[in-house]
This record gives sequence, structure tokens and C-alpha cells, in this order.
Amino acid sequence: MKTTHSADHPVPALNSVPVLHRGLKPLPKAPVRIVHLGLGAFHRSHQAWYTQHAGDAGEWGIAAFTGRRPDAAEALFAQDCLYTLVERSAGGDSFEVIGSIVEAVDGADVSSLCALVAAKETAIVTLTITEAAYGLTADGMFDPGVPGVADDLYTLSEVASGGAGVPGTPLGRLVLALARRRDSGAGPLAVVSCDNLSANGEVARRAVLGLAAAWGSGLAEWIGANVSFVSTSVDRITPSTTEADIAEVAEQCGYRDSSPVVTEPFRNWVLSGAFPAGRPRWEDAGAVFVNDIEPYENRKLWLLNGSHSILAYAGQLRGHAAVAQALADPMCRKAVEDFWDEAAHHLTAAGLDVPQYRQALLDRFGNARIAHRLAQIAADGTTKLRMRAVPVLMAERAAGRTGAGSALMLAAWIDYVATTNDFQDPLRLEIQAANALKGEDRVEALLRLVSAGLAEDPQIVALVRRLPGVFTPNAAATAAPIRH
Ligand code: CS2
Repeated sequence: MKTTHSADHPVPALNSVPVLHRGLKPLPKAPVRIVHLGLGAFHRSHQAWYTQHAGDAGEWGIAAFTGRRPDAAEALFAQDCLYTLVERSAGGDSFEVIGSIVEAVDGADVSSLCALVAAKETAIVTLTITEAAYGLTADGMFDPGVPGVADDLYTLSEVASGGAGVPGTPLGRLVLALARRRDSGAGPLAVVSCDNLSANGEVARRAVLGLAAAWGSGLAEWIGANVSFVSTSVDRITPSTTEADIAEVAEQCGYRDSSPVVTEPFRNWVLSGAFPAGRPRWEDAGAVFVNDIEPYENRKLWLLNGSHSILAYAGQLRGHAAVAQALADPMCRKAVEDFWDEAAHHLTAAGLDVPQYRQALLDRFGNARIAHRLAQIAADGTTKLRMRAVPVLMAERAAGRTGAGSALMLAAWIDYVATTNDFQDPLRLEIQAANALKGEDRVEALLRLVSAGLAEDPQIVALVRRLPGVFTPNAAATAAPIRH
């Protein structure tokens, strides 16, 4: 339904027009029974979509809190939390208004978070807080020394003994809210991590219990007995929204939406764990509940996310900006296929159908209408490579092979951080310090930031050291790391 608007007839706001794209008027807002931390595009294209499509959607509303900034909550609040999901296939776009988010709140509003988590009706807390926000050491353990975490440990112990203060990290805030739930007697609930980490439920449990120890008075024990940590594998490619996307929605839908989300038609959600206070019938929307999530998790983290990281670093070194463009470059494509061959040796569980999954990935990545920026994927390399390159490299070496395909992902990252200052990483300062070193020391220091085990194996260091420069044809000219 294409519409023309003029100065006399400006485009109306989304929440002021009848919502036609679901073929019905907006449903009454569902009551809040899910609290979400990390209101971003991915939550809106994935968990909010599944909740809207659950058979009992009318009973499950989401209150979503932002992370660092209030902007996304303010923009959504101004349009009654409704937004347009643009499903972008190679052949065209389709539009749907999503209404499952019923409250959008600034993450800094910790008292609202506490009130909602302490409410009896709340059954689930979902998380998309990024891999880096779990504050883990390179070996995957809880790290009390991470700056935000250290501050929160102090704040939580102060508040527990009657002092003032507000935790700053999402998990610090969650621990405070769980303490309030215990006090209110509202009973058990499920925490569902939707971040790209292996065993993300277990990782979330470790991080929450680590922080809860600072509270004392048996909070960690209460969490251990009452909070279920569900592991999930989540999948839906969702690039950041652009001004052109906003203009397209106005043009095609005839209303103004400040916060549309553009995503691919494909989506997948595999979950494992208990929901002691109930859950939406997400299976109606295609979610799958399994006992053993590890094979699915590994398939997704290695094949999809791993190849994304190769394309992000190698692709940018080769002058590409988006996934489809990098994949069309034979050199990047070969690196992806070589890594997939290695990963496939360790994806042997029944039903994984790796060849079909690889083909589907080539089709999904090749959808050039999805402008998935490599710079977006390149962020937080130290944390991501730990999940994406290291397990395959280690498994290959344990099987007596070199692991050169996985090592190339690490080498591309090592080159990438040498050629740009423009990257985001929780260990940014440490990367810059390592970059100032020379030759083998530099490679070893960078590998150590990803995983201590890599740096301590001289054969791995030697292997990775031989690879830099592969994606930079003029490596000789650019080999010297830039000074930061
Ligand atoms: C990407 C993921 O940014 C990244 O690191 O690999 O966000 C990826 O697009 C999603 O996991 C797809 O489900």
C-alpha cells in the first residue's frame, strides 16, 4: 500500500493509524510477564517476534529495558511501544507491526526493574546484553576484577547492608532485582540468556551467582534453588536500522515509525531448561525445546557466527563493508569454507544436517538486500573469537590436525586490530598495549587476550604467526602495526 504525502498531509505516526499489517487492529496490551534486559534490534526481531506469534500471546507482555542509553526506550515509548518489523528477503519486503513489547524502559531505572522482577506475575527474565557483558575471564570463569563488575560487587554489598547505590551493569541490576523478588515472596522464575555464548544459561548462572555472593544473607543460595537458567541458541540476522529503512516504512506503510527493525525471513530458537513459573507457547511460532542443546549451539556458533567473524575481519582487510560483498570475494569465501570443513568434523550429532545448514547459510549471507555491516560484527572480537574460533581449533589439534582454518580467523583479527583504531572491544586497552609489541610477542599477547591456552601452546603461536598478511596483499607495506 504505497501512499503519497505532502506538507498538507504529513505522514501520520504509527500509533495513530489502525494497524493493518497484521490484518487486525492492535490487540489490547498483554500484561507484563516477561522482563527483558537489552532492548535492541535483535530482541525486537527475535524474542518479541516469537512472543507475538505464540498461541497465547495475549497473556504475555514484555517490559524491555535498555542497556547503556535511554534512547531506544524513549523512541519506542513515544509510539506506544509498537514498531514495524520489515522482513527483507532477496525478492522484496513484507511488513508487520509488533505489539508484544508493552513497556519500554530506560535501563538506568533500576527501581522499575526491581518492582517488575519482584511481581508475582513475572515469570521470565530474558537477556540480550552482549557476550562481553557476562564479565568472564578468558577461561570462561566469573571475573570479579572486570571494572563494571568490581564496582557492582561493591555497590551490591553496600545496598545489602542498608547503604545507597545503584548497580551499573545489567547483571548487577538483575541481582538487585532478584534480591527484591526473594523479599517479596514471588517465588521461582526463569532467566533466559539469548546471547551468542556456548552454554549461555550456565554462563549466566555463574555470573549472577558471582555477583550475588556480594549481597550475602543467603541470596546466592536462594537463586540456586529458585532461579532456573535456561540455555538457548538464537538466530536471526538483524543489521542496525538505517535512515533509509525508516523512510521506506513511511513510504510503503503510510505511517511514521522511528524504530522499525529490518531482518531476514529466517529465524530459529532452540531452548533447553525449566520454566518454573510458566512460559508463552513459543513452540507455536517454531521454537524448539530440547534436552541437549550443545550440538545446536555449536552448529550455530561455529558455522554462522564463526564464518561471520572471518568475513568481518578478512572482508574489511580486503576492502569490503557488508557480508554479502565479502562472501562474493573468492578469498573470503575459501576461508569460510575451510573453516566450515574443520568445524564439520566436530558436528556429528544426529539431525544436524551440516551440508544443508551450510547451503542455507550461503543463501542467507548472499541476500544482498540485507546490508549487514562487517564493522558491526567485528565488535568485541576477544569475546566472540573465544566462542567461535578456539573450540574448533582445539578440537582439530586434539584430532591431530593443524587447525589452520580456525587459526586463520584469529590471524585475520590480529591483522584487523593492527590496521584500525576504530574497533570496539572490552579489552581495547589491552589490545592496544599488545599491538605496541613486536613480532611473535605481539601475536602471543593478542592470543592470550582471547584465551590463555592459545598463547601457552608454542605450536599455535607459530601457526598463527605464519598467517598474518593473508588478506592484505601489500602486507609488507602495512605489516608494521600502527601506534595507538
Ligand atoms: C553476528 C551475530 O554480530 C555478530 O557477531 O555474528 O549478531 C549474528 O548476526 C546473529 O547471531 C545471527 O543470528
